[in-house]
Amino acid sequence: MELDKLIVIIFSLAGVIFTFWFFLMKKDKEVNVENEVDIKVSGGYSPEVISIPKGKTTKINFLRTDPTECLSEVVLGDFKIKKELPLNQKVTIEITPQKVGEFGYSCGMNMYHGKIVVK
Ligand SMILES: [Cu+2]
Repeated sequence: MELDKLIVIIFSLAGVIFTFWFFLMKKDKEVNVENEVDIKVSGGYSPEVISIPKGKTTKINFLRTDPTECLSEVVLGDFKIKKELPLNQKVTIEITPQKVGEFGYSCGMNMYHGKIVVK
């Protein structure tokens, strides 16, 4: 095999590995929360994935700094919660999950997503 071909193969392999790693790392970025957490709402939710303890009340403070109408409402379907998020105003949602699992939440139009992992 010629050297230049080998170099091309090595580089494309490195690219694939990097992409894989990048997305996996991004996906697994989960923030452990005790009692209270601030979630910034701007072009999505940050942090996007939080984990909270079962049977305890956790305060989730949403702060929307993005004027996009799309994000003006947050829906936590599994907890039967739907709240308006006025711009630049902290909105606190309290949840006390009774079972473990993964519970998604989204904007009013189901376009942006976040996740609550109950442990
Ligand atoms: Cu939306």
